Amino acid sequence: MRVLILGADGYLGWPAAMHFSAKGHEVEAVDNYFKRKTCLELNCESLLSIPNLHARAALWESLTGKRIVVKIGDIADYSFISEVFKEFRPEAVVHFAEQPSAPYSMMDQAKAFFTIQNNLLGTLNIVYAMREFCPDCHLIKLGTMGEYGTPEIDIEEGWIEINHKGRRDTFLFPRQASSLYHTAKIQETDLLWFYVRTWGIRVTDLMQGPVYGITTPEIEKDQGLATSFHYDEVFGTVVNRFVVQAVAGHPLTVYGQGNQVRGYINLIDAISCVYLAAEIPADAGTLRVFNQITETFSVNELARRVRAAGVTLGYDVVVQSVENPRVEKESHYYNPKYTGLLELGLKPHFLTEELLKEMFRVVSQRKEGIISDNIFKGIKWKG
Ligand code: USQ
Repeated sequence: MRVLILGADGYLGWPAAMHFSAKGHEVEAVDNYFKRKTCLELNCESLLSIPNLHARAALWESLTGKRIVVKIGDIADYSFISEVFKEFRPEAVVHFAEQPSAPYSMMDQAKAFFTIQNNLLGTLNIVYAMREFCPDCHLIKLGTMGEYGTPEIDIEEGWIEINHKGRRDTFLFPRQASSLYHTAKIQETDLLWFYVRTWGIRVTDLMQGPVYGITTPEIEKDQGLATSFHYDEVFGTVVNRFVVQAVAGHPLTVYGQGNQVRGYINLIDAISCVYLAAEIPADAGTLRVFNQITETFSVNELARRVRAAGVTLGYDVVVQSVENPRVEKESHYYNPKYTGLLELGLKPHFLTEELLKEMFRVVSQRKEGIISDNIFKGIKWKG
């Protein structure tokens, strides 16, 4: 397949590009370096050093003989992205090219504006480029479990059948996010559903939970192939943050009561899910939704697991409740369904003590590079 990876410089994008390439697909990798530039601006760069996309693609080719074509440009610029589609004519498009951070979207008006503009209009451009140059191609779009929020009822995989006054129909599951970033993801799902209904495009929307982990089989070939690893409040997800905090001797920053439950997924599994979705595409005129998580646990349970792994390695890990900078329920019902990807063939890697210890090992090698001031700044949802 010709596979176009948008956002290929990111935490998921680069390992996904290598994975498709390793499996023999023709890969083109696009990124505008938004995250690199923002990390420079906010002084919150990846703990692992990541050569730019051209350098990593050249290293990948020298090690495997497989070529990943790199294009640097912005999906919000239609003249750029339409040219990419016109030349490459992808059969599958993996869309990670978004502003990916909830705290970033809540920092100020300019960052809120950018989040909506980049994420919504970028997605709109992709839909138009698909229709113009490859109407049969399959769009695999990264959504988020945060679209659903934390309702008092079980969360279905994307769709729910509703009986109302004796009649029934199937609708997108009700969604109520708790950050602007997550709200933009809801709007993108609605946008895609509109074009699925109207133009008959084929889309898979992957509702992903927080991802954790450092490595994949492709990254293991050479440390120059590493993907980004963030521990700061803007781009770091909670599992990666807690491991870095434990290594740095910083108390684990449990927000509020810590009973917030989320669905989590290992980086290896996140890439496998995207790959499985591409191998078995959605039908034309279908918006297929999968909940991309493999297990659920609370922040307190996560802190307990990280502490236990750290203690066995000789770290003195302190868990501390800090005032929650976000507006979110800290105690709630949570029962999402996540069987679709297992049915496609996903073999999950869970957050075991062994896996955490391996993360501790890699992070401890970079301990000197941890900037403690970046761990917690308290970016508030209420400004
Ligand atoms: N949390 C803490 N302490 C911290 C950081 C986070 O207690 O130091 C808590 C948060 O309050 C939240 C949970 O941990 O309840 C998860 O936070 P997170 O920062 O790992 O995840 P989030 O901001 O929700 O966003 C991340 C990714 C985003 C993706 C989302 C999936 O950055 O791209 O869409 O996970 S989900 O959370 O399921 O919506």
